[in-house]
Amino acid sequence: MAAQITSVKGLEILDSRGNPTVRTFVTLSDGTTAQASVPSGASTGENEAVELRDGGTRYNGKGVQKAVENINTVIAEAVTGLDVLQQAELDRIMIELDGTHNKGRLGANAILGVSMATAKAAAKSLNLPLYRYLGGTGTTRIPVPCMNIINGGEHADNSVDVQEFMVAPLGAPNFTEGLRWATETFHALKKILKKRGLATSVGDEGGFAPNLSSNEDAIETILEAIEAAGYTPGKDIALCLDSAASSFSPSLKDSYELKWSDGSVLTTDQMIDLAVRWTAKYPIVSWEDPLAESDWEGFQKLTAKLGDKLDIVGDDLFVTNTRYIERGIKEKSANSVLIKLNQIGTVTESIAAVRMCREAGWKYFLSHRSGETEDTFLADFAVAMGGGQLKTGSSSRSERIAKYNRLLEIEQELGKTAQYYW
Ligand code: 2PG
Ligand code: MG
Repeated sequence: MAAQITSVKGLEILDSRGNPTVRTFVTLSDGTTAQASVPSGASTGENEAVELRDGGTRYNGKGVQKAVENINTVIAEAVTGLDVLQQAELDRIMIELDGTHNKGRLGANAILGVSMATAKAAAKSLNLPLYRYLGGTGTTRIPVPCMNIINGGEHADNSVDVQEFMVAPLGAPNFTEGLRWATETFHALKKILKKRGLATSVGDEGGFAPNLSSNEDAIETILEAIEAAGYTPGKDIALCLDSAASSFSPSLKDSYELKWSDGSVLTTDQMIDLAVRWTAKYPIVSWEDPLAESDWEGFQKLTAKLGDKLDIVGDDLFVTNTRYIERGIKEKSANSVLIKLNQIGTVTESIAAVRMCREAGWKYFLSHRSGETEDTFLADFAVAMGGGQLKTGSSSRSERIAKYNRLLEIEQELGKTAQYYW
């Protein structure tokens, strides 16, 4: 008989930005214990599940004592005694207990913590690695690490609007080599920035945050770094962008203010023209949130123009929610979905989002948050989902590296069966 949940406890800990977040501990009847920690975003979509924060003066209002209290009381009461293998049932119970459409009562941070820790406990109790427990025996694909080496927008204090410039080592033979190629590019970039007298301090996701003259300067400097590291742009290492365009669109749809660079204001059509120009000029294979989250029409137009050339990834647009993904599939608003566990708030719903993408022939791109912890759940989850793309920051900051290191372990464990392709 499968083990049962005997206790669930929460703890307020700190994330990589020094803001409080939730750690959850689950204990089973067979003595197994597991813990999981919840990440937190900065450029959040309006429709994301709600992070419950205490308000008041403690930690500038960002405390999570109420979420922890919810875990220790109502959630613990409702899930104690459940069969640990019944993940979908556990998540359903918590969703019902919360009763809101966005997990605003108990907090998605409380619910996700319990959901993740339970999955980990189940895997441990069965003596399986987490990726195997969640993905089954067919899970052998390790994602391409899309490494965010220049940070801008909300994630850095510099003159760049695009939030993330990522290198994707898609020409590498495997993950281990891909990680090395991307990391060598990161080091080459540091040298180039230093030589130019630019800052080499890092942003929230461990990428550099230099005051470059423009967004295109960031792309060109990265291409220079790829070559300096001995790789061919486009063939060995391509580019992924995350504009996080909601963060510079006051209306969240039809106007874009490049406030971090030259201050110009662009319409949706001008933004689309810019995307067409850049993708013709640079080896961009994936572009996340090129437009703002309410610009459904714009997304549709852009996908019609560029969807056969590159991955158009919806993050704020879909918020890992099958309700919005379904609309996107119907309207052809994109062709890939960013998957973030805490945007939706349970493991089961995140898996449902991945399934919906797969059934539609869409891609899905697994993602960390800008506020992270040392938890490596995401690495196992990415492999379990068989996703081909993962972003978990740059080659610095241990909360990012922890996930890459876990993927190195998984690739070693999978040995010859491991697959790696874009
Ligand atoms: C994003 C994410 C992660 P945040 O926009 O894709 O890189 O940022 O966690 O701040 O929403
Ligand atoms: Mg994003």
